[in-house]
Amino acid sequence: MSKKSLSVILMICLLSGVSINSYGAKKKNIPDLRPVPGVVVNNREVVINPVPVSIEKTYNGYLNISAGINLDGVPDSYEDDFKGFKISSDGIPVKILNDRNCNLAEDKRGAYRLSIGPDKITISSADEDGIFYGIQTLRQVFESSTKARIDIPMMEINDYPSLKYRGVVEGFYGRPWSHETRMSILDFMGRNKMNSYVYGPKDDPYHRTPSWRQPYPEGEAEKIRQLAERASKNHIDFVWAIHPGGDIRWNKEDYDSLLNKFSSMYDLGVRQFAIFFDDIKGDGTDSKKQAQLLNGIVKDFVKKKDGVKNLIVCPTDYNQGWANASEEGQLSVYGRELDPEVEVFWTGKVVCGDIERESMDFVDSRIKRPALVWWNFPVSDYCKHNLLMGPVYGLDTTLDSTNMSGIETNPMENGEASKSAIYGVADYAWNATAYNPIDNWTRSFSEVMPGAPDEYGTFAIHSCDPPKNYRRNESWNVDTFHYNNYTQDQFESLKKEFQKIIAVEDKMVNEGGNVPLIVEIAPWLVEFTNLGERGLMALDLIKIYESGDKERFNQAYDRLETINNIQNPGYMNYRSGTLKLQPFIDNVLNDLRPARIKN
Ligand code: LTM
Repeated sequence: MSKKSLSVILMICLLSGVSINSYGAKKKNIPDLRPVPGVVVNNREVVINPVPVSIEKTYNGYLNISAGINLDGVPDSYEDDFKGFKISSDGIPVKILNDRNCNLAEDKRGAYRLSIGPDKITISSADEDGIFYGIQTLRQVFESSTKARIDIPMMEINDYPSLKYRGVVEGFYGRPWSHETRMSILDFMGRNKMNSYVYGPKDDPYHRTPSWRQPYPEGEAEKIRQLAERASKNHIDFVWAIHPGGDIRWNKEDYDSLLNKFSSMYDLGVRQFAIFFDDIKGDGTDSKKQAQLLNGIVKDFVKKKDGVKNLIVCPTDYNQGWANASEEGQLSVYGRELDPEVEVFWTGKVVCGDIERESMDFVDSRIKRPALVWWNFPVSDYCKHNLLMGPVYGLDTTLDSTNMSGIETNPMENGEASKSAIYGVADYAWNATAYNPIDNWTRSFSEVMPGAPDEYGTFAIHSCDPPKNYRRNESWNVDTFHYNNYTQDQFESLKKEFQKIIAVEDKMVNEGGNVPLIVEIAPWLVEFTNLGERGLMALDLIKIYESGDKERFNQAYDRLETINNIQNPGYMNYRSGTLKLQPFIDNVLNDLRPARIKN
């Protein structure tokens, strides 16, 4: 745009009294959001996620791993699990001890011991999941080493999960994940010792009303078969969910339709099932009928078919705010009438919010079992112009398997961008007591964007807060200010941050090493660069104003205001920095507007 047309637009606006700063920028007070707990700790030598329960340095010193590992003593069935390791006959011998009697610290499914000794590596567990987890830990130990060194510390890890179900519920409204994203997420979950993936995207027509009765077309069915297979390779239960409550009739015909649908999914390899009754009205909400249906499915299907695991239900009363707390309420009806092995989803005190002891006690005492948490973070179907890339926090770290049977995170429709959060939930679900939100989040950057972790972190720290509903802290690394109330340090550090922001897009695109993620968030990255440039212009404007050069100030003001306006539509679709950064720019313009008008 030429300088001339810029000033024409501006003059019209100034004369007509219309503000072209259309970010809705009344002076904004930043809400007082609670700080993110935790600190970055020095665990760079060995980064293991989830953080193991116990690491002991039983031996002193390091083991040179330049020759890789030798799998001669490992049964062929584990070969696939060692993909990516350097394998050679000169490598360090690996032994697998799959022994029911091995003396593990905790007798829990998935418990394992990894011993890295002077002349061999041993992975022991009483079950196959434990062996798989031991291999994942070993992989992470090896990956930590290759960054700076070719040896790994000798040590013994004794480890086991806190919660039975650790996973993802693809349960959001909006564009369901692509097949490729799902496959990639299943691998990511496996690497981070998650074991449950619940398939329930609201916009899959074959999952929900009115087409839940219909079979999947062949191509779609084949994809489900592949997903179940990939899940199983990663020691994950693929749970297929149906959402019939919108139009279910409580009769034999619909009962049979549901059974038939489950049978067809069973034939594709699915071995765990869920029935969702969330977000419905009318007949489908009937608690007793729901319990009868679920009990029937347990008897006629779950118990009859080979290898089918516990049924899961999402009640209509899935959060405390909406639940009828009385004896006649749905949760109490479930508690009295529902088969005790059925797992019951619960989102907490509200739909999207923290998971606290009080709301777990509320639900558990009524349903008479520990609820399965459906955590509505980082889901963004209620704020789809923002990405929720911030740390996983707000989960009570004193809760354990007596309070909840597990936790499933409901992610964003942007699957790759949800990986940092999945990484965090995996850590919390495995070892809540040791869970350190900031450290976990910082570690996730190298996992998700290995070639540009710092830039990814910069993008993430300014892309946390949905401007409504489940508010999250954002941009806590910088202070923003008004034009007449700042210190030189604040000014310089904000300037550095905007300069960092401008460099993010290029580095992530060219060196990040995660193309699917870049493709997913490309429009946000473009807007992020624009935001950084506007930020620098706002800082310049303050200095020009202070210099007293009226003409330069007028030009700089007009330019920033016009650019702010021109970029507004793009920004409103793909937003970052909504808590502090864009409000800073808007405040500078608002505060200095009287000076511009006067000039
Ligand atoms: O949370 C539940 C149980 N149901 C829906 C989800 O499908 C949706 O993704 C979230 C977030 O908007 N809210 C719900 O009510």
